[in-house]
Amino acid sequence: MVRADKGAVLVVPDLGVPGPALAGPVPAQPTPAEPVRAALARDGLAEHDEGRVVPAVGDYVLLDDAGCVARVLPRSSALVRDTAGRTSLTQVLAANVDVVLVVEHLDPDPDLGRVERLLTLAWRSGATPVVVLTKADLVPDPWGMAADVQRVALGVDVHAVTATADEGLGPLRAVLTPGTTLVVVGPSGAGKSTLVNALAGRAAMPTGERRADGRGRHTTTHRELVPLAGGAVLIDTPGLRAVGLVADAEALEHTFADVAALAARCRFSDCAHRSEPGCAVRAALDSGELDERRFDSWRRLEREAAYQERRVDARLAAAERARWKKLTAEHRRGHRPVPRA
Ligand SMILES: Nc1nc2c(ncn2[C@@H]2O[C@H](COP(=O)(O)OP(=O)(O)OP(=O)(O)O)[C@@H](O)[C@H]2O)c(=O)[nH]1
Ligand SMILES: [Mg+2]
Ligand SMILES: [Zn+2]
Repeated sequence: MVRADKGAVLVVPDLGVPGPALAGPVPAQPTPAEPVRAALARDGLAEHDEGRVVPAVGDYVLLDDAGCVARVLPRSSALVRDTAGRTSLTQVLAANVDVVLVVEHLDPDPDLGRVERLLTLAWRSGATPVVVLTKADLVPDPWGMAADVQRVALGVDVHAVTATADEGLGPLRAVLTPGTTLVVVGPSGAGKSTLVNALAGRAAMPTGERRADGRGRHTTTHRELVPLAGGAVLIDTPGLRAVGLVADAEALEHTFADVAALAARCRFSDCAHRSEPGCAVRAALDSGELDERRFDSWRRLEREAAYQERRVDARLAAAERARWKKLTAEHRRGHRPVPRA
C-alpha cells in the first residue's frame, strides 16, 4: 500500500485490507525519494491548491514508472480546514482517516469551544471522532473534568489519559486494529506527539517542553504518517493555531445535537432565538437547561459555516464568469473575419 506522507510516499504494510489496487512498481520501504514533492513541482501545484487533487498526507497514490505520483485515488474521508489564503479556500489536513483523535489538555483547563470546533471538523471529515484528554496526572479530578467535556461531546467517547505514564491508553489501543488510520488534532503542547509515541511504543516523533505559560512550542511542524507494528497507522499533525471551520449543517447538527433538537421545537422554523414567541432555545437558556457558553459557541460556528459557504459560492460564481468570458472570447476569435490574402 503506498500512501502520501510529508513530501514523500510511504509503503504501509498491506494487510489484505480492502483498498485500492496498485499499479506500477512499489518502492522499497521506506521510500527515500520525493515523488510527492516531485509531482507537485512538475505540475506547479502548491500543497493545498484547488481544482486538482493534490496529494495530502494519508492519500493513496499510484506511482508511474519513474516513481512519481501519477494519480491520487478517491478519498474515503478527508479532514479539511479553512485557510484564510486568497488563492485557496481549504487545506486537506489528512486523507483516508477512520478515527480523529481530538486531543485536549486537562492542564491548563480544557477549552470546550475548541473541542466543539474540532469535533465539528471531525464529523465533517466522515471519520469517527474520539476525544482524548491528556495530562490527567496534573489535575486532582480528571474524571470530573472528563464528565464536563463529555457533556459537550455528545455521542463521542471521551478518555482521560497520562501518555507519559502509559495510563488510560487501553481504550485507544483497542481502536488500533490493522488497517485503521487515526489522526491526532489539537493545540500545540496538548501532547499529541507524546500520545503518538506512547501508542507506537517508540519515539517516532520529537516532543517539546511547554512554555512557562502552559502553551506549546509548536514542536511538530509537519504532518507525518507513523505506521504501527500492529498494522494501524497514526498521523501526527502540528498544533493548530486557529482552526478555520469547514463545516456544513450536518456536521454542526452532529456536534450540537442538543441545540439542534431544541431549535427544531421553536414555533417558527426560521426562529433566530432572540425574542421570538415560542422559542424553545430561549426557554432552555432561561431555565438553565442549555448554557450560554454552548449556545454562543453554536452561534459562532454557524456564522462561520455560513460565511464559508458564501465564500465558496462567490468563488464558484467568479469561476463560472471567468469560464464564460473565456468561451465568449474563443467564440469571437473563431468567427473573426479571415483577412483576404
Ligand atoms: N505531565 C504530563 N505531561 C505530558 C503528558 N503528555 C504530554 N506531556 C508533555 O507535554 C509537552 C508537550 O507534548 P508534545 O507531545 O510535544 O505536544 P504536541 O501536542 O505534540 O505539541 P506540538 O507538536 O507543538 O503541536 C511535553 O513536555 C510532554 O512531555 C501527560 O500525559 N502528562
Ligand atoms: Mg507534536
Ligand atoms: Zn428559537
